[in-house]
Amino acid sequence: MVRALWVDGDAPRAGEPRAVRSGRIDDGRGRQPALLLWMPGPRSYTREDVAELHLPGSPPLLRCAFERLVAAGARPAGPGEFTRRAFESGRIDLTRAEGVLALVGARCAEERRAALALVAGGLAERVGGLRSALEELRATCEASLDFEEAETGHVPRADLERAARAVAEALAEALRWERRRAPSSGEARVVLAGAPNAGKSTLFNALTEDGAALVSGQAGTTRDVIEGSWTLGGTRVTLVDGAGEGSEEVTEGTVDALARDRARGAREAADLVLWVVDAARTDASAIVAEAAGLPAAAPCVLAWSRLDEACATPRPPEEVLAAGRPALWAAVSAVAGTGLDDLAAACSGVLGLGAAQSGALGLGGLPRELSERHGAGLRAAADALAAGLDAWSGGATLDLFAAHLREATDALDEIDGRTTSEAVLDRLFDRFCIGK
Ligand SMILES: Nc1nc2c(ncn2[C@@H]2O[C@H](COP(=O)(O)OP(=O)(O)OP(=O)(O)O)[C@@H](O)[C@H]2O)c(=O)[nH]1
Ligand SMILES: [Mg+2]
Repeated sequence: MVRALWVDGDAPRAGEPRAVRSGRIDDGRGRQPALLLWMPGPRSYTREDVAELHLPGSPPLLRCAFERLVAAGARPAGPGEFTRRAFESGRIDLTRAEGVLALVGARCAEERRAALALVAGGLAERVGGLRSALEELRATCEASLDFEEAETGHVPRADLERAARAVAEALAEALRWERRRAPSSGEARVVLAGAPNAGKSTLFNALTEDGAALVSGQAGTTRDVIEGSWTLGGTRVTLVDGAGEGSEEVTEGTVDALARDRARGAREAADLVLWVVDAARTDASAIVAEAAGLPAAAPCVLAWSRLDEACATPRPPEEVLAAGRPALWAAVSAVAGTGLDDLAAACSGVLGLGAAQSGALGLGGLPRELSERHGAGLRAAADALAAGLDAWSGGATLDLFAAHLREATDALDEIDGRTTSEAVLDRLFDRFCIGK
C-alpha cells in the first residue's frame, strides 16, 4: 500500500532486506517528503513485514497522509496492537509485553526501572527456569513408572522428594522476588497544613504535575481536600491540600467547620505533614501554638513560604525545634519556583525514600494488576507443588504426584502467556492507550 503512494524514489521491493529510503508520498493533496523504514519479517517487532513512514511533524500534513493511507486501506492500530501481535507471533512472551505496557505508562524513575526489568525478561527467565525444573521432575516420575522398585531406573522416593523440595524453594524465592517488586501498600501521603493564606495551594500547584488548586489572597479559599501527584526523587507520593487552620474560631455547623474537619481528617491520615508558614511572620508564640496543633503521629517538615517577599530565611522558634517538630525545614517561593528541590530533598529524607531507592531490590513500581497477576501465578504453582509434596509424604502414587506437578506447570504457563485466556489478554492489552 505504501508502495502505491510512494513517488520520487525507489520503493523497497518485496523480499528486499531492511532498508531506509527517502522520497515523497502522494497524500492526495500534494507530495510530502518522507523517509521510509522497511523492516521485512521476521526481523521486525511483530515478525511481520513493517513499513514505517517518517513524515514532517506538521499536524495538517500528518492528517493528510493519515487520511490518504486510511483511504488506501490502512486502519489505525488498536490499543497495544503491535505489542499483542509481537506476543502472538511468539516474538515476546506475555511478561515482556506487560513490561512494554508498564513502560509506556511509567510515571517516574521507579516505575520505569520495574518496567524495564520485565522487558528485559527478568520474570520470563525465572518462570522458564522453574518450568524446566518441574518438567524434569515430571519426566523422572513418568520414567520411574515403567520400573518396579527393585529395578535400576526406578528413582527412590526420597530422591524425588529432595528434588521437588529444591524446586519448591526456588518457587518461594521467586515469590519473594516478585513481592519486593510489588507496589508498596500505597503511595505515601504528604498533607499540607498551616494557617489560611499561608500559601499551601500555591505550593501544591507548584509541586504537583497537574495541580489546579484555586489560589487567592482571600483567607479560606480552599474548602475541599484535593490530591495531586508529586514525584520525589523518582518516587511518586500523593500531595494533599485542604483548608487552612489558624487561631480564628470557626462556627460549628458552617461550611468553614466542615472544610476544617475534612482537612483535619486528611492530616490525621498523613505519612508526612508539610507545614507551610509565611516566612515573613514574626509572631513566634502563634507559630509555636500552630505547631502544637499538628497531628503527633506523622513526622513534619516545615516549608517557609513566600521567600521572594521575606528579608531572610527564618529559623523555627526554639520551642518548636526542641519538640522535634519540624524534623527539617526549607524556605521556598512557590511563585518564583525557588527552594522546591531543597523541600523535596527534606521530605524524601524524612519519608526514607532515598534509602528505599538505593536498596538493591527495593524497586516496587510495577502496576498493581501486573504484580498481582504474576504473584497469583507463582502462588498457584507453589500451592500445587506443596499439595503434591504433602500427598507424596502421605504415600501418594507417582501418577498422582505427577498430576500435581502438571498443575504447577500450568500455573506458570499462565504467567508467561503460554495458556493465558483471550479474556485476560483482551483486558491486559486494552490498557494500552496507544497503538504501541
Ligand atoms: N509573592 C508570593 N506570593 C505567594 C506565594 N505563595 C502564595 N502566595 C500568595 O499568597 C496568597 C495565598 O495563597 P494560597 O496558595 O491561596 O494560600 P492557602 O494557604 O492555600 O490559603 P487557604 O486556601 O485560604 O488556606 C495568594 O495571593 C498567593 O498568590 C509566594 O511564594 N510568593
Ligand atoms: Mg488553599
